[in-house]
Amino acid sequence: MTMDKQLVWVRDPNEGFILARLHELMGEEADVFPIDNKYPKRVCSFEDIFPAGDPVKDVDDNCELMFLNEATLLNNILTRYKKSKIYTYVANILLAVNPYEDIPDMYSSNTIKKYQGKSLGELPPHVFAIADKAFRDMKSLKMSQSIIVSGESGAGKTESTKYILKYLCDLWAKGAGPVEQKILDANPILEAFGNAKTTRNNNSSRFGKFMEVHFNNKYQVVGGHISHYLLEKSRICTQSAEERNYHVFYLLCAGAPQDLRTTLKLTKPDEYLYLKNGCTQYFTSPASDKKINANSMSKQHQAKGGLRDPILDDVEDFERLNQALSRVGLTADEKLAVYKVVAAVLHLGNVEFEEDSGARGGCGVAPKSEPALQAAASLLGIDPAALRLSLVSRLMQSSRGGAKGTAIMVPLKTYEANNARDALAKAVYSRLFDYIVHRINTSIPFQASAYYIGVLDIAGFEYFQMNSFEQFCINYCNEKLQQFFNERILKNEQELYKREGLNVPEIRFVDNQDCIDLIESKNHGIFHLLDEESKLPKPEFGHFTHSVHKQLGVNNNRLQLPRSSRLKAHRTLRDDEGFLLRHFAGAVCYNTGTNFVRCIKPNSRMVGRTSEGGLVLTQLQCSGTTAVLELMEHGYPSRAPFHDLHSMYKAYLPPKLQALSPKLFCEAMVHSLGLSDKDYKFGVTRVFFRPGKYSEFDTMMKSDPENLKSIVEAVLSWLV
Ligand code: AOV
Ligand code: MG
Repeated sequence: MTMDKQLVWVRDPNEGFILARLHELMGEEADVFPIDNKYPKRVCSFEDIFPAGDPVKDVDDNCELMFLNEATLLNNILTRYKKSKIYTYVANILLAVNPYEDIPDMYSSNTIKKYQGKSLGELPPHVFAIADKAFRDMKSLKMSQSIIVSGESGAGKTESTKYILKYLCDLWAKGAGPVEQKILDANPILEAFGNAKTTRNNNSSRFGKFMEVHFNNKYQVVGGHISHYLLEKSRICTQSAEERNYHVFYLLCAGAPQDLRTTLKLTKPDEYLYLKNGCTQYFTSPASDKKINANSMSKQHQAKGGLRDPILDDVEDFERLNQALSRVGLTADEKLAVYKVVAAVLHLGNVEFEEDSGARGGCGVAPKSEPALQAAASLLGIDPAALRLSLVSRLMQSSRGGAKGTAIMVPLKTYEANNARDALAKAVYSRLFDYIVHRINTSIPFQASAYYIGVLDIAGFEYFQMNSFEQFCINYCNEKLQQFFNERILKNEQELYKREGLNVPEIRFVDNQDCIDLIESKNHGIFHLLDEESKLPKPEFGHFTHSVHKQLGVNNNRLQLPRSSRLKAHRTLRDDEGFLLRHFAGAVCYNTGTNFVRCIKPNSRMVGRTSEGGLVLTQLQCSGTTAVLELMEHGYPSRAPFHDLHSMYKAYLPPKLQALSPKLFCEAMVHSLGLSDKDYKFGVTRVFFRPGKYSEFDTMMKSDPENLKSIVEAVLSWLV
């Protein structure tokens, strides 16, 4: 059958969707002609064809699109992104596309002022509007609030978090006071010690954080608190090609003034093994005691290195860090002590070992490494002999007949001493990080608080060429967060509609419960197996992944052999090289009002004004955004219990109307304001509004007195 050339979106593997005209319908498929003739004409399944509506017009809230589907959602987001409108709503959820460039006036004090006290939807979508909503909800509901910022690595979570904090701390545009300034000062410090350049983000957070801004009962900022999670420790000793260690190491080697560097005995960054792209990591077995470069880096990568980054200014950043540390209250001596620990880690990394030619049968510190050992010991304030001994030997308690015997020092093999050195470096650095966060927390004056707004920013979902336990933990956290989002928005929402008798059709979504079970199930989850492996006298990586496949792999579509194993000849698939877990592509328990900001990475090249449709679409699908959109097509995202509305608005009305029962009061209000009955529904306990309609209702209720008079008259006549 030939069509009258209707405009449609058709799925495309690279672009996500492309615009086309329907040409002919054929059973379950259709012949389509792309509008842009660089794409060939094609036959598509009906499942991959969506009505286009007006492809040029963009809307603030995706729920306002004439046709709600994943193609129109993607088009709306990309059309706006091209106009530097990086924010869009899906009802109350903010989507934020990383612009990778500064947009003039986007976050200025003027803009902050504009968003104060405005309902969501009154002004163009903005991360400030979400911050203001959290603040207003805290006030009206008298309840702490949280804002969960999610998205893959490099999508813009940390930047969004900083803008939210800036907004909350600068709320009344008076400029930040002493408490607020300390909260804002935390960021450059945390980033210096906990962020690093990765292949996905030049300033990637390698830890998670929950930052709380506390308010008193007059809603003034009275304190703050930072909790941190899961600092990536492997990076301290080794980094992948073209990645860097934590910024602070480079700030000290390349950015600190010469006299400080002399005190710290620091030279150029490329003289430290811990900064030279992981040349020092050892994967050895006791049998071979063979040193292997963990990254098997190409020569080209080694030459490029990750030591200097053209867009990072180590000198300026050192100065910023140094000042911020002073502002959070570290004295000159305390700052020096912190820098000494950082430098000691670098010197420690240069301590190499060699077989001991004497009778001990272990290893010793290589003579060329003596200066590094001495420097590390003196900076840490410990005896070099004690440090040497602890690196090349371990303490063993002999036992006889169950009783504790004498303690003896057992010499270590070279590979064991390497591991001991790296373990010490990681322990020292991560304790330093704990100390830094602790000092920031104690520096923030804290009076008793009534409520807080917490902002969660964790490391985003990520995969590299080599994915270790730390990527596993990061991705597990993201799975949990996605599950929370699914529960909070998709499951609970649909259950509420059912309970309140709203008759909204059921929406299916990608439930990731099976993936979570696979990881955390008590008797045979991956964590459980890891626990078991670590209890063995000689735990082994290969043995662990073998048991993962053996116990969990049968018929599990979330778990696969890694690609390299699958390519092995002779079909002898190996299960001792790792495992491949199919994530949602996404625990913290919050009840405390949750607001969501979903960050989106527009392209993988980390540049402005460039979008890769396929990449954006995958993020929208994996984050559950397309399912939310579908839910919102039929749903009622804003709602308020009858008695809340009654107590919020009764002050605006004469006593005669105030006396109405809450439900009758609400019915009277929505009727008299002339809202269309498509825009709201009455449930058993509350009234539900279509996207954007609650704020319309609120604006009408609070409008000028003349208006109010006519509302009262309308209510009275409706009641009659
Ligand atoms: P992430 O927190 O989501 O990644 P970031 O917030 O660090 O990502 O953003 C990455 C980079 O994108 C920043 O360093 C900025 O250059 C740029 N960027 C992000 N948001 C904006 C914005 N609103 N305006 C201008 N530039 C922006 V990770 O921590 O890797 O998961 O682990
Ligand atoms: Mg980050």
